[in-house]
Amino acid sequence: MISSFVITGFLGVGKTTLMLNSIKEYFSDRKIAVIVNEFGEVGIDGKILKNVYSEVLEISEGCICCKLSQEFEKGVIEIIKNYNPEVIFVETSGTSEPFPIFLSLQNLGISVEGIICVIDAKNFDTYKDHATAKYQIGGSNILVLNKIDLVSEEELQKVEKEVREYKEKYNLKNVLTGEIIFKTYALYKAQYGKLPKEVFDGVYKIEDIVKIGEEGIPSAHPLKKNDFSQRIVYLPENVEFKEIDKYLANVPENVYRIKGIIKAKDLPTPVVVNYAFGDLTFQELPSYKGRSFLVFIGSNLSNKQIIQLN
Ligand SMILES: Nc1nc2c(ncn2[C@@H]2O[C@H](COP(=O)(O)OP(=O)(O)O)[C@@H](O)[C@H]2O)c(=O)[nH]1
Ligand SMILES: [Mg+2]
Repeated sequence: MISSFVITGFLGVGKTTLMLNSIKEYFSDRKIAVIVNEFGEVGIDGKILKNVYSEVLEISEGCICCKLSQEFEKGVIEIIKNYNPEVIFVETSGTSEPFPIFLSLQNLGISVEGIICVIDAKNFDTYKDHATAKYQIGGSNILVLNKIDLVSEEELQKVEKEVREYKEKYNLKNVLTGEIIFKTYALYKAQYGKLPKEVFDGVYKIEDIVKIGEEGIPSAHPLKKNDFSQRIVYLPENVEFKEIDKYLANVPENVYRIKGIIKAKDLPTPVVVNYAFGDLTFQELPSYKGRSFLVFIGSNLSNKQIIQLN
């Protein structure tokens, strides 16, 4: 039986980092397929992963948790046919919820070994009121408080308490019987998504056969449909890095997330830009041949909040 892990969590919390670190650490000798569902039209994570793994199914037009479940299932079947993986990792977009993906995988006879919800220990406060964040915690059985390097012991205790309360409150229930769907959950604390081996040993395998009609699946999306918006900006070839850096040093508050790959005339190699809630990192990507672009995700984005280049 093919096994799978679903990795969920809000925008920029460290899902891709956790997935890559886990695969490198514990699955280097296994045949892995990775499915990435990036919010919006351009799947940047897919581009980065393509340089590392041979099989990436990138479903970028929309969200696998609602409209695209058929497409998701079709994609999974294709990957199995073409690649025959032993383990499938699915990274949901920051704005989708994991439960329908779990149902789809189960439908296809794939064993779900864990639904991992990555939580940004530093920024939980800034996004915890979004309905999606609640459903992501409620619909997972492994909670990971990530980015613990960015918080004090006190802050960490506070966020752990809040997250556990959220889990109790928003734990996914069968609407027909009122029973909790995932009987137990585990909570880990991590830096860069580094988790102990036990997480991947099958101890958290979800064997519950969930039978709920479509109308019975609770969903965050009807509540908050157009909470997020996204803009994609393609940058000119002759752009200077310092112009981009100037913008990144002063990102407007309603821009949560910026990702992209830039080539600038004063940079030796293309660079992956990764910005989430005030934290910014760069990573060289010499093999990148495409155009320079940045994707902005935020709420109520207006033109003047997006980068303006001369
Ligand atoms: N300081 C710190 N940064 C992290 C940690 N985990 C991830 N990041 C950074 O957070 C940013 C977003 O990570 P990514 O994995 O792309 O998030 P995703 O959008 O949830 O897939 C990147 O710049 C990561 O390097 C962590 O534990 N500590
Ligand atoms: Mg990602």
